[in-house]
Amino acid sequence: MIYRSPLPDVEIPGGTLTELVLGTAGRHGDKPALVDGVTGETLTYAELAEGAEAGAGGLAALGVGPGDVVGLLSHNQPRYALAVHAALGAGAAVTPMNPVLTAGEIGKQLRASRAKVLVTAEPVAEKAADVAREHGIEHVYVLGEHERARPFAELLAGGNAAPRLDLDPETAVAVLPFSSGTTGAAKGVRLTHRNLVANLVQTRAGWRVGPGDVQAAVLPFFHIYGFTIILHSGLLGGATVLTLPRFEPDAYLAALAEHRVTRAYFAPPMVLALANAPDVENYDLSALRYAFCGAAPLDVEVTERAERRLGCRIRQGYGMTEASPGTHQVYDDAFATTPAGSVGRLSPNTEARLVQPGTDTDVAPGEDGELLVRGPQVMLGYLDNPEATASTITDGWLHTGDIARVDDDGVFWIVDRLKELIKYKGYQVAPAELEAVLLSHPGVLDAAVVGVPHAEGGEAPKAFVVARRGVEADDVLRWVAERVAPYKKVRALEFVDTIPKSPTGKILRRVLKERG
Ligand code: 4UU
Repeated sequence: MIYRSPLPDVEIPGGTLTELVLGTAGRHGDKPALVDGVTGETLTYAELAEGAEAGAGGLAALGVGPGDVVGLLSHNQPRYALAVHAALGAGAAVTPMNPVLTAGEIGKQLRASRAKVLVTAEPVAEKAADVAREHGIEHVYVLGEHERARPFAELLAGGNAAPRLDLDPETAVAVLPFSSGTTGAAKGVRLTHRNLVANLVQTRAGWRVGPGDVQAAVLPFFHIYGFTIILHSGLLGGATVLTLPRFEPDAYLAALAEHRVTRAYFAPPMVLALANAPDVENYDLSALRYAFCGAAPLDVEVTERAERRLGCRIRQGYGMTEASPGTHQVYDDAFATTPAGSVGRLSPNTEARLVQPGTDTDVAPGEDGELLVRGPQVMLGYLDNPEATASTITDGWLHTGDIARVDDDGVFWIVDRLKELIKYKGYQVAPAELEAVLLSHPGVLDAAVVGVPHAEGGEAPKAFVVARRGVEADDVLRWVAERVAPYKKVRALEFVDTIPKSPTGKILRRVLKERG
């Protein structure tokens, strides 16, 4: 049984991501494309389009071209978009990184993606410069100024014309985010120009972002939700994207009121914080019309509490990095009638199946099954990992690793997560990566990590550890904390005699999860 979108297919334009979102920049001209919610710094559509052209010329003059990768390590700020489209204009792909990653983690991604240039932000320029030096990356640019890097503005000021390229949008990679997918450590996800163009026009069919919209962008652009759904759907619609570097309820609410934000994008911990914030009612949120949430399961009771306080319904989108990311959404037109707790209906040009996990057998109608999705937004594949690609995409069907249910109206619910991935505040934490760090501790003999419920993060990593006599839990926790970004930290640890494994040596994560 193949489920299809109730919306008619949309035509997918043939050009690049930049052509799609900045092709009409001339029309919006002096309108602010991005505004920094902290400093007020503004980038108009014309400035963004011209800056991207100039930056593309500057990068090309450095020798950056098709097939190359530019690393981007920054919090949300207007110039983020400039860096992205300068790189794309040079024909390169961007590999986005979370600025809180450790030097070791940044180095790993730069090495795996063979990044030639690193663009960074002022607060993390020191770390970026150190990593770049260690990995022999000669070109480090900063969005702003810093003594250890060249100003990105220099690339724009060189007077170099953007190269004329003949990219094939179906094979040219535009973004290379890292995701662990259904198993193992993080892998580069090869998203082509066509994947992103497709997902933007698919999403637009249900969410009509227009020039009258102001989109709050606190969720990070380095994650695919922020990149496609918040930043680029805003630019495509000719809206204004309001960037905020971090979520803090009062500052966030003040920004929503001051900038008359019409569309807000949340992850579950933000909804929880707003449901509990002391004085939401003091802010004028009358402009807010649509609030979205995605990236992890959202509790219905918490949603309703937050909705009452914000005076606006909150509805979910669903997807994953490997699908650029959107596959399901609650359309604007059905916002009031789609049940809370669901992830809405399929986006146009998207098909789904529900199968018995690990098989190709459909479940009976109405039963829960592993969600498979197919559509033009599904990645080209993982970088340098044909095995992982082959086990994740079969006959064009992307295995999501999530368990879903669908009702007679074509509304989907995500009911469980089958894959080993842990989501702390919506951020990916790969158990395999933490297990490798645990096993590098001299006192640890074996280890397994699973997600357990966590009040603030929704879910957090817990380690089961077989250790040598005398090893202290605090020492092991510190060992991990020193080597991974704060959001990946192991937050609970239990010493055990053995790790339960299948006859083939695979960790029986369900057994550990049920033990909690
Ligand atoms: C339960 O988190 C994402 C993508 C998020 C997103 C947000 C708004 C997509 C479309 C949109 O409109 O990507 P990843 O790769 O970091 O994580 C993917 C995983 C899914 O497989 C699922 O397990 O994140 C989980 N997830 C959700 N779970 C994503 N959205 C949801 C959801 N409910 N709404």
